Amino acid sequence: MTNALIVIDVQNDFCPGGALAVPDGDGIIPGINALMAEADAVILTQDWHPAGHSSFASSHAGKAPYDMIDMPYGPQVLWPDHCIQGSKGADFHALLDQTSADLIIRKGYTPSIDSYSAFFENDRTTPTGLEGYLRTRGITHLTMVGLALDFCVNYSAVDAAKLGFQVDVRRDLCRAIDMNGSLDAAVQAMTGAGVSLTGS
Ligand code: VGL
Ligand code: ZN
Repeated sequence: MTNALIVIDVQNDFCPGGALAVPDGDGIIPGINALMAEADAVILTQDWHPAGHSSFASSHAGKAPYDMIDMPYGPQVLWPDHCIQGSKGADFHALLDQTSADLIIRKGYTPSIDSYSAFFENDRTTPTGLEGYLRTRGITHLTMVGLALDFCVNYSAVDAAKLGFQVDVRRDLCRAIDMNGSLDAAVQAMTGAGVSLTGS
């Protein structure tokens, strides 16, 4: 088997002090760096939104962060402005080892569509290209870590399992936002899709 480590969104805005900080988001970085040496391939994802992105509450009059709206593709949580292309908040955390990465895949750049998953945008059909990259490299097994467990890690893991990859999410190397039961729902979704959750 060929194994890839997929490191989801370990960016300043998801770490303490960032615009959409995940509690202890930076606490997982040493463990992630250590795991890179064991993988055949290391892939980093980077949330990468244009200013005024449709997932930002600030783009919708009268809406506040964490409100829900209906997008043409379904319900969408509205977020504080975060991970704006080229900003400090969009940079990877300084402690994350970027040198070991084979590929950096950006997502969330389409103004009208959010993209939690590393594989498909939130319309669930527009591909990011990651599937093709993994398949052409002969990768069959994925270990997923990063931020946030209940959003981007969850969506990425479920999509990967649906695509036929063997997926292991290391819970000890993820942190969650956990709003309105989102963590429990995510664990259910991942388990139901055949994702294995380890390290907790
Ligand atoms: C994420 C909310 C908005 C994530 C990204 O990385 O989990 N969450 N954009
Ligand atoms: Zn985002």
